[in-house]
Amino acid sequence: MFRTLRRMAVGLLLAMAVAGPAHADDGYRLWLGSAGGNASVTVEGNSPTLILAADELRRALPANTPPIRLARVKDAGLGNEGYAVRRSGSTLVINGQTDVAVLYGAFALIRHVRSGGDPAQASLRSTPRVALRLLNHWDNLDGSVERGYAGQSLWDWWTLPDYRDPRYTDYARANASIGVNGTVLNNVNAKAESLSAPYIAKAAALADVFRPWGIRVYLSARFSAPIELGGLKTADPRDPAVAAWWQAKADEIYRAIPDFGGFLVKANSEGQPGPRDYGASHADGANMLAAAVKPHGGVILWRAFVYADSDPTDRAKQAYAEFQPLDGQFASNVIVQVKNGPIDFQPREPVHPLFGAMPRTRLAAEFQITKEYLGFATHLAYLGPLFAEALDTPTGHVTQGNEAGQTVADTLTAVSGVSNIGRDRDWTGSTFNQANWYAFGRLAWDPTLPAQAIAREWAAQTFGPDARVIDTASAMMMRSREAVVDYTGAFGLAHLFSSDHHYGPGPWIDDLKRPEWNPVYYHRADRNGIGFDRTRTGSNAIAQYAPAIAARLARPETTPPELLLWFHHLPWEWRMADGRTLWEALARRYDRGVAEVMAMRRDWATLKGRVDPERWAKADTYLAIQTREAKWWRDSSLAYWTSLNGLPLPQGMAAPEHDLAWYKAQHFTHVPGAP
Ligand code: GCV
Repeated sequence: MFRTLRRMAVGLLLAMAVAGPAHADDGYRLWLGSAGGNASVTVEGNSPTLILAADELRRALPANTPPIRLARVKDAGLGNEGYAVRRSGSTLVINGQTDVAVLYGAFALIRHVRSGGDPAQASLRSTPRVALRLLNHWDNLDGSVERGYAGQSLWDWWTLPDYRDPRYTDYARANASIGVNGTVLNNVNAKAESLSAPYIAKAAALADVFRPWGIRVYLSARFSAPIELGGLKTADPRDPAVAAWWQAKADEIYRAIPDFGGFLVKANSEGQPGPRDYGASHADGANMLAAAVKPHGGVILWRAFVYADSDPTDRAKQAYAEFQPLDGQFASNVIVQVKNGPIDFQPREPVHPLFGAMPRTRLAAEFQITKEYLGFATHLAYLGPLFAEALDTPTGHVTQGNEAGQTVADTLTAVSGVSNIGRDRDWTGSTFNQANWYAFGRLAWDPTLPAQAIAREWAAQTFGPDARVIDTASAMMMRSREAVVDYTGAFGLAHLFSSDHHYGPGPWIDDLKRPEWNPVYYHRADRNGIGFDRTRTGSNAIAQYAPAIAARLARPETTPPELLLWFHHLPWEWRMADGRTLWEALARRYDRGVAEVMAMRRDWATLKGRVDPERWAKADTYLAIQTREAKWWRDSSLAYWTSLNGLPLPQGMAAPEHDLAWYKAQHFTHVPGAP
């Protein structure tokens, strides 16, 4: 009897071990796991940051970890934020030149161990390749989040500065664990009010919470604030009264937030005010603000995302045309923030031609972590490959020290990621979206990290050590972004999304106010062909790239196939390298995209019981939504293209479920994230 009971108990334990965690997990802990360690840690020093670092290690690592010692040291090679973790006798030593560097070292050791590394063998040394690694929140003062799909804003402006929600600390901790060192709190479509005294006090409260974690606060500034807040008649950057107003405003902010990072500005873009309203240049505007924060060590992040309805030239050319001639005119504490591609965070874009083309200007790359164009919160699209692809792209410019060829990452002083964080319990609307926040931080720290390695370490920390889960989840992640490209429009098609909320397909839309807001502007498809001619015979946008790159893009045969229709308008019968017509290749990509999503869902099903039930079920349901929506994209797009080209679907392909009129009749209200 006793033996039977024991056998049953052992059997149960074994079943539990194989089945993985049976308890529900709401995703709140992100990749940071649960407490339960009891490592022995000593600290040389007692700063709040060092104490946090020690607490993290104690909490995360088991008692049998070799004793750990944290200490600041002089080691110029580490810079201000780099760390070294090494074995010294029986002790593991974590060093850095500053407290926050030691904190980064502590998180690196935890990551190493929780991704399967042996703590006793840990030998880690790393310095960040990019100085400023920032989240940009598009959070409004009313709690809504522009392009946010994870609930309301994390910042409860109403109860700040008095109430400091513990979530603010958890947010800072998560960011510190991946090396993010700054956060812009409010939307670039900014309200002047966010610079008023009450809101400065609220931002200061957040800055106090974030400071020990090495995170500085920045604010988006509305260029016309001197008029709206200051009662001035103008915001002309050349007017001394305007400059004095900004100087006084900067002084006021720095009194409340001594380590304030600076301002992020969206000027003369999509209706926002800016220096061009007064005939002044972007450099005039940025430099005036730069002078105001310079005495305090602040920076101005000035966005290059500009395009005008009054400008009939190709939208993809406008930012370069406006900014490149200003190279050398920006103050040293101005950083021009450039979106990764020349249009707007599409599932795939070529890199922006400004990277490498402004050698005398500091640059930031802006990525969108929130998935405005990649399926909101519900589609699984791991963005590590998208970020890495852009950061790794050669600019074609050769610079001193970069004779082998400069990549986009080499041109950067800062990397910004438009946050996907909200008040949802799991922070980002889904477990897999957490990986995009994670990958952003890891790649901002080191743009050379492979996206797959990041996916694996994220999966290990998020789901635990089960190799099947890590292998399967990371493999799903690695093919997910390409699946989205395939079912929304492959080969460089872009901006085919429905009206301003960008939910679902709308390649037929042609009646929006500004020409470049309409999908038909981008695909230019008709009976004969499809694609945007950006060569010499068209808009000649290719001339904005370095000559070696431009030469390759000049001919469809030498253009990367994944960007073919971004740069070329081609007949539907164009022969691809494999001999198929462009039409057949494009049509089959829609099928491939849908098939990939179905495969991801099947793969996820194999992990049932190995991932906790709560997160497993939510991801499974989201994959079902994605399957339905991928089919919708496929069917509606094929119905539309065939209505233009009159061609039959390639052999064996299923006809769309509905006719084009049905797809065109789909309208949605109350779509999340729409401004
Ligand atoms: C914050 C796109 C988005 C807008 C966003 C804008 C920008 O146009 O749809 O919501 O506005 O980019 O980056 O400024």
